[in-house]
Amino acid sequence: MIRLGRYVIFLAVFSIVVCPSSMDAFEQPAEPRVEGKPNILIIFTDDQGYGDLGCYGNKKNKTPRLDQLAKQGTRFTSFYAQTVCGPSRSALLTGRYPRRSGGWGMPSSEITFAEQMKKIGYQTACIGKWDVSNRRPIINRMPNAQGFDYFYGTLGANDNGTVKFHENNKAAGMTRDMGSLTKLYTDKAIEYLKEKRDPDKPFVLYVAHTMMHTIIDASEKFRGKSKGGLYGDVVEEFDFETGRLIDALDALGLGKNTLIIYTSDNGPWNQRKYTGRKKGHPKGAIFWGEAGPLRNGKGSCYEAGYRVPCIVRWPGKVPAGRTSDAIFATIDFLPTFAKLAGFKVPDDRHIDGIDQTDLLFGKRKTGREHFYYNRAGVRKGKWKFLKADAHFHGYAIEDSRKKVDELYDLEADLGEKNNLAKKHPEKVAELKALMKSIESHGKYPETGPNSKPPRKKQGNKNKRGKQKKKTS
Ligand SMILES: [Ca+2]
Repeated sequence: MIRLGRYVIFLAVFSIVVCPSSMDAFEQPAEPRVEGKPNILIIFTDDQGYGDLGCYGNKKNKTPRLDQLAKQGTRFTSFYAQTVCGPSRSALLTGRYPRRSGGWGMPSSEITFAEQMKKIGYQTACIGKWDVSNRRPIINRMPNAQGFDYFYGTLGANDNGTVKFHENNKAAGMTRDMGSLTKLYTDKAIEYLKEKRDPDKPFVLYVAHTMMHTIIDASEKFRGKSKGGLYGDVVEEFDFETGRLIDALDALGLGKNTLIIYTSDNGPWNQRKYTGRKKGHPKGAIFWGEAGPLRNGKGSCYEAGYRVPCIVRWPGKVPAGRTSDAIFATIDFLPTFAKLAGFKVPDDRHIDGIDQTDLLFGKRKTGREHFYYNRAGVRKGKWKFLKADAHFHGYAIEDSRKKVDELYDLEADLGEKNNLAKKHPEKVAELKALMKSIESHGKYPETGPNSKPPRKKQGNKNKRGKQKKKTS
């Protein structure tokens, strides 16, 4: 001890006298090691519907591993992403609604949870689909510039049956084998856990799968096996691969200190009028998901567009076997991670998300007070309002919808069939005011150049039945 003490004194004196700048290095290391911080694993599917999993009521698709995850953790039934890919990702990454965070065109000035976690010593990795740099290799808007130390994946979607990869900022080949992607991304995630990360530092790993986005396919091992057709094969392969990833995490001894969140970026494709015209699917493909009891699907401001399955596991922290109908959303991830990891929520801009730590830990039963549907409406408690000219993306055909204000009681009418707007004008007025208030909190222009999906001029005219060339 005496020897050690002398050594420390010597080092301190040496540092001050000989190289004073090294003191700063001791006191404020660039990446301080964080003790006791949880790891975070986000598993994000693409276009997977509210009713696609066994534990959410599906009778055809077998999803034993996600059903098991739900038993080990909490299953959320009022969980909201966004209604389409790019906006869903900018919201998840920044805690801000797409009107503020920019969607497909997320500007480099947006602050992601990865940026904040990196500052406090987390390792940050993104594997899979990025889709917030307008699908182009714009370096200052790609994952490395937006807080992720490591990236392997694709900048866009796979509508044309091709995926081009990047590893960090460099092009890394391509594939037309859509059935290989779920295993590939899982392999990359496991490789990251086993070989790429520093075991002495906490990590956040964001795995954003390309499946079940059209063009769907499963690998040979799963193709033709599910009662749910090819779509079911894809769901079942995703279930299997997610189980494999969680097993790898647990085998590394990381399970106890890792918050796992599984969810989807938006609701399912489920409009025959739209999907029937899509080209390039493997023969016999059934390519729409199940919305369960919810109305419409991807691109819609009805519940099936925004409300997605969500399962959260953290042994000993998040109650096991619980089902929660509290309102929870991807925009809440950033403030919740801030509380868990100990970073600062950006205070120079409006953050829409709230800290949901108490909800996750079972200390509070309620979640968000309200949730905003982009350019369409708002939910507060059980009441949901949609404005007459509510925005729909091209995949969500509602030919019979009358352009009138809509009000639904989601507790009594989850399927949004009974419009109560005329019966409760005071509630409509209240929610209209709330909607305006939410919309006015952001400075990011809703109609700015970066808020549009790429090549929008080519499509999005579904009301007359025209097909969009690019989806998401
Ligand atoms: Ca999507």
